[in-house]
Amino acid sequence: MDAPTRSSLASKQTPPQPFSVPFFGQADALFERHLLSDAVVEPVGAYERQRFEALGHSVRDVLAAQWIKTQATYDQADPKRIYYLSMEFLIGRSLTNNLTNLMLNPSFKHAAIEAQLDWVGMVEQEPDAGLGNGGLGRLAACFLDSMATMQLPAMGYGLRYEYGMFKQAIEQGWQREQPDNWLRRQDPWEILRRSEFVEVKLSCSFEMHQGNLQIVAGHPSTLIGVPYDRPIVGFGGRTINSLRLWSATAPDYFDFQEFSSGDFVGALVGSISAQTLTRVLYPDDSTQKGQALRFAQEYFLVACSLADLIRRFRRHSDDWQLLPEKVAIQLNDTHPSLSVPELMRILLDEANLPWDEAWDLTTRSLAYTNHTLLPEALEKWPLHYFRQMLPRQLEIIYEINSRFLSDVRSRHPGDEGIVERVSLIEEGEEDKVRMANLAIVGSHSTNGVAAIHSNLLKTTTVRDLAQIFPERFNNKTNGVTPRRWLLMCNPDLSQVISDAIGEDWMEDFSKIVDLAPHAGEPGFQHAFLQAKRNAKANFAGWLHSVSGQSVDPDSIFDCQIKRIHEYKRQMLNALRVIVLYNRIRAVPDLEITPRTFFFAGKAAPGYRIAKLIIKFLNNLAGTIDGDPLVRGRIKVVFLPEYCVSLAERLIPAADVSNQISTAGYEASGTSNMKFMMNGALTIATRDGATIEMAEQAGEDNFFLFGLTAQQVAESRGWYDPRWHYDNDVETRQAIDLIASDHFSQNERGAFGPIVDILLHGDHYMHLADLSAYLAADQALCALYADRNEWARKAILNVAHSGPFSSDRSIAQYASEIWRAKPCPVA
Ligand code: 26V
Repeated sequence: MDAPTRSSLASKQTPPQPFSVPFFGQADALFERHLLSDAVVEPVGAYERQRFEALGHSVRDVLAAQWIKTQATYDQADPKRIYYLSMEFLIGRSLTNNLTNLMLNPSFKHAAIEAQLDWVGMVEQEPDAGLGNGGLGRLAACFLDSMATMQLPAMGYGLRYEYGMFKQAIEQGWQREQPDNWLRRQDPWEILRRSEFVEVKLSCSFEMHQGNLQIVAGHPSTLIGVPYDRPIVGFGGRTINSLRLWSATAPDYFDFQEFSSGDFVGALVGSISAQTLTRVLYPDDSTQKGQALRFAQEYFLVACSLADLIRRFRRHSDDWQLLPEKVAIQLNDTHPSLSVPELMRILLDEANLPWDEAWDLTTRSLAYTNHTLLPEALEKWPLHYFRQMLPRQLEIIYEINSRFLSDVRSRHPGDEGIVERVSLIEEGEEDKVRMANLAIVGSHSTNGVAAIHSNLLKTTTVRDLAQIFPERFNNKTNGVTPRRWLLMCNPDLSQVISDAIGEDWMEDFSKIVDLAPHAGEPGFQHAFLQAKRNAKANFAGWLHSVSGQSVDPDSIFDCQIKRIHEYKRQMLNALRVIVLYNRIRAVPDLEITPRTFFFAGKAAPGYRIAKLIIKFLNNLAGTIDGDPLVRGRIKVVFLPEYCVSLAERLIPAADVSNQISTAGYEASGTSNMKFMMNGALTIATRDGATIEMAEQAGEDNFFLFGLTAQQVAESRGWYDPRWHYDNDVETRQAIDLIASDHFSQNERGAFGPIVDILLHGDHYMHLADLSAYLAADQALCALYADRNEWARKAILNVAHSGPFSSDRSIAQYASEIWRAKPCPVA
């Protein structure tokens, strides 16, 4: 257990009397009571963690009545409900977010400081709820915030992983994965709803074999899904929705039968599997590997959530025809797309509806969002998993496919090519179910997450399906919540904004455009730059306190923080740094603005090259730090353990946002939007939602460079990285420096695979874009020297970030896909 700390300076100087000043008004009493009654400690001697828990419980007390009231309002009004099904919800911390949305954050913080409590210390006791890999999971969390803020009767359904995304440690430059046991201590936000358990029936059991789940065929088993609810507080605290996370356990009674029949092993197998099922989040977002445990997790999410929402529907209606008028189910990627056969199974086998009716209700209730075009990330599940675990659902998939394909054949007589391409089953050495095809055929809407992505989806990835169902395809450009990603994480800038245009922007982010007329005002520019300088100093202070590293808040903070992926091209950024490094070494008195390049991100544990890129970035940082010629002018920092909380710290401090994926590969991006809202300027390729951001802000206020998606596609056939190596001196020098082991002096040859990829193949076309990147970079640095002009452009970026609020995304989902309306709570 942690030692009690009184880390605020004030409490060190004065005798500890934390509660001599009224703390949170009425919450003061709650706080003390929780310390006394829950933790059974004298408030004065409480551990920091106990204080966090007491504070969390106090805030929960404050919101409990409104949470109940929200749910009661829905029960009474019986509106059409929205269910957001996702294998990932990357929530981060809840305490400050809940306080922000209850509009209590400044007063609580102030009161805590007055009471000589270490506010930051308390807040940091809360672990991030890291129940997601990256963009897709964080999007789900932003969407929950917006749905609650917009008073929509919505609920998130996910899994309560005992272990979230692994913790990233860096050892000798290498990523080491460590378990994230985030629930080790009691979580103040979750409410166990034991009585609302559901049963999940499977046609097999499982056996753990050297850490892998193996299917034991022909041995049916039952799992129990137990829901844990978390409050989702809308801004203003009027609507409080729920995020319901399922945890798997074994049914109490089932062992008895097994034991009495003497099947000792069978009983043990069943119980091992149950506890194993929701133990850990899969940390790979790059390749779809056929793991039985992941498949079982996906089914478990679907089975629990559909059983639960159908039960709720049936409490209000016995008319199955009303289902699509009462529920909208959004599938966050194909991960919950077993919803198609599962909903059909319920309607056919439990409701006894005829096929056509069941099919009509299913497709009208479900909608699907695609988040990636990368073929290796598209889910395809081997048929034998279905055969062993879900034979009835497989039968239904066969029937869906047979009806669908006969329809296709009648539309395209003689064209077996199209039949093969759109089939739900991919035939090969091992037959597989194509989950994207299943989701598209079995729903009424398929959307991409940015305009370019939705177009590419339609014209390339699933072109035939888009021709068959043109009316189903649509775009919903992503967004992020301005509450967490501006108001909460950047209080200084928020204050500057509110001083200029009032506070309406917090709830109606389209109002942020009112900043535009202020962009040219020297006074406002000054206040804006001051807020940025404060955020940079805060970040530098924090970094020093946790790692001992010093960064100069007067250097340009240039950031690339995201999952490590070849297509996101962290190596392109590294090549840029190496070119600048070479320039300084060649001309030691070269005039440059001091710059700090921040990198952060995790690599999938099995993604060898991504892990090598992390090692490279760390060695690059070390080499530059060790070179007196460049020290103080450029610096590279790899921040370990990228997570929501780290993003909240760094993004407010960023001057430059790097969004440099190979055009056509980043579906949308969402950190791009967070940087824009916080007044960073963007250097970027024309990819994902960045294209729309530049349209809004005006290309003059952006630093776009490089090949377009179309140019990338057209040059695929003849692109030769060697040409750039042979013809561009700086490119060649940068690559030669890597190959010469300049960055791996004690690990000779370590980066050979990177050089190899760049020179032979370079699938993601790093070398094609490097010189354009450097030119854009030069323009950006020149602008930085003109502080007022920089500020003007940065302010215009903030002012035009309105459309990238997740409130805008959700408004479009609600009106165009869900056809759902707000259900305000009195
Ligand atoms: C994919 C897979 C594939 C196989 C098994 C496990 C697994 C887990 C997660 C994923 C997610 C990859 C897709 C993803 O995160 N896409 C990102 O979605 C963001 C939100 O729409 C978007 O902004 C990013 O551009 C996109 O890469």
